[in-house]
Amino acid sequence: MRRMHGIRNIVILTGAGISAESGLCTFRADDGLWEDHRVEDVASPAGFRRDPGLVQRFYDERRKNIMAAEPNAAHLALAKLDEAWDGELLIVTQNIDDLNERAGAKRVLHMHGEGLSAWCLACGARHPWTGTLLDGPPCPVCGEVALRPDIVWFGEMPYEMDRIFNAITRADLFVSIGTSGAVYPAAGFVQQAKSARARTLELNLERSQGSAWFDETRLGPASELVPEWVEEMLR
Ligand code: BJW
Repeated sequence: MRRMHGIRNIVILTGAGISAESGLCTFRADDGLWEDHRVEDVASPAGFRRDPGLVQRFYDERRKNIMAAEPNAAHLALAKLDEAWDGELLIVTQNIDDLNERAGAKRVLHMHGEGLSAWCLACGARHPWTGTLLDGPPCPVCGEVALRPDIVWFGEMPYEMDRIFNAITRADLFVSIGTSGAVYPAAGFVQQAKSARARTLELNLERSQGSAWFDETRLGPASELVPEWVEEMLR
């Protein structure tokens, strides 16, 4: 798939691997961020009910890390593609960081929520949020002390699934970058893309769990593979 002819509509799925070289930990690596916590303790509604302080502290720390990180060459390359590509393009990210946006990308969808957003369980309002939540700040709209991280936890429905499925159905090319393929529904997107007769390309440090579904896999760091691929697309 070295030269990609006849491509107009592109869907790009990104995971933690694209932000690894910006210093943000991946989930399932040995030095992964879940190391000191069981996943169900910090990324599930049941874990939040059981120990809200633990979860708020965990995401307060993640929020600080996100703000301290900088976009890397892979984010910058996707932003360049977004700017230059006149066909349909959607960057569906599982990541809660804002590094795509800070690199300049516009067509970004956060299917697992955003680290720099807070969601009020009392009135449903969502707010941009850079401070802490552990100290129980009131909701700026209703005043209740009921804010939680605006993150999709296990068992919760990811955001904008209809928009994602529609984009994949129209895609000529589906590209997966830096995701292990361990978490659904994102892990199933490649199969949906194949059913829609899109070409499928994986860019990853190592093969993902769904690697066999891809027409082509390129292995290496995102900061090298993504700029190379973007240059091919814009040549
Ligand atoms: C590099 C690199 C470099 C490293 N360069 N690459 C049994 C079967 C099937 C499904 C289920 C099941 N039991 C339960 C489920 C459903 C469940 C699920 O999938 N569970 C699995 C554990 C099996 N899913 C859900 O509950 C989801 N909701 C749901 O299904 O709703 C119902 C529904 C039905 C039908 C349609 C639609 C919906 C919700 C999932 C929520 C996930 N939330 C998390 C945490 C929140 C975000 C946060 O706190 O940050 O999201 S979990 C965590 O995993 C996070 C990530 O977004 C997600 C994916 O991880 P990712 O990004 O792939 O990271 P890693 O670490 O796994 O992989 C990193 C990759 O990078 C590796 O491949 C490396 O090689 C690579 N890499 N350095 C390039 N430099």
